[in-house]
Amino acid sequence: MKELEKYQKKLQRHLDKGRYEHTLGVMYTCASLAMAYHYDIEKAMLAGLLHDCAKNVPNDKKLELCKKHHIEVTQVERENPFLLHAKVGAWIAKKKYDVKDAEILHAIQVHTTGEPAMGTLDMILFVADYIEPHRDKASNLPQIREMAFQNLERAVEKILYDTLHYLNEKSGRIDPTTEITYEYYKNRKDLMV
Ligand code: DGI
Ligand code: FE
Ligand code: FE
Repeated sequence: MKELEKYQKKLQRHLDKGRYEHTLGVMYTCASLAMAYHYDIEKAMLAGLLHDCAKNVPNDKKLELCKKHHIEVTQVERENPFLLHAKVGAWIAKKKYDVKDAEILHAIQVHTTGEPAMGTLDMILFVADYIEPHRDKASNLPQIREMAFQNLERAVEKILYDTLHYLNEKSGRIDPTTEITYEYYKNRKDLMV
């Protein structure tokens, strides 16, 4: 936990107040989900703490970092550079926060769109980001919060479903990864019935 405190001090300098509060909410929600799904609590907290570390990096700087460090940028990411805070965040966690754990770095990398066949930590972070206590805008939050502690995969599926609907309504460009991930989790449910 000493390590977490050190990271918190550094991170606080790079995030605005609201984003830092969100980050702490995600960190403790990750801890709770780790308890429920028998995952390493400290690792889950570190992923939660650092997941949005690139959130306040300006878009042109994110694109510049990607170019410089050979991080692949898709067409949708180029048009919606905020999506890159996940990939760039994983890079910053590794290079600036010295995180070596591959599971933590991967969870940060996929936290916005998800990806098919996510590992436990990927799903814990993906869900915690959506349900943490400060969140109040998304629809179906009470249902998804309950679901998160009963069936993690179903919560992932529901979040992707609601996110795709939300993006359709506000005509937001959909990253193909978000769609592919939703199809994957929807089909897994069909297979299980
Ligand atoms: O960084 P946070 O706000 O804490 O959370 P996040 O990294 O999960 O980003 C959430 C936003 O990302 C939310 O407004 C929905 C949006 N999003 C998720 N998938 C896609 C997407 N936006 C676009 N344009 N395309 C996607 O596929
Ligand atoms: Fe994020
Ligand atoms: Fe977040």
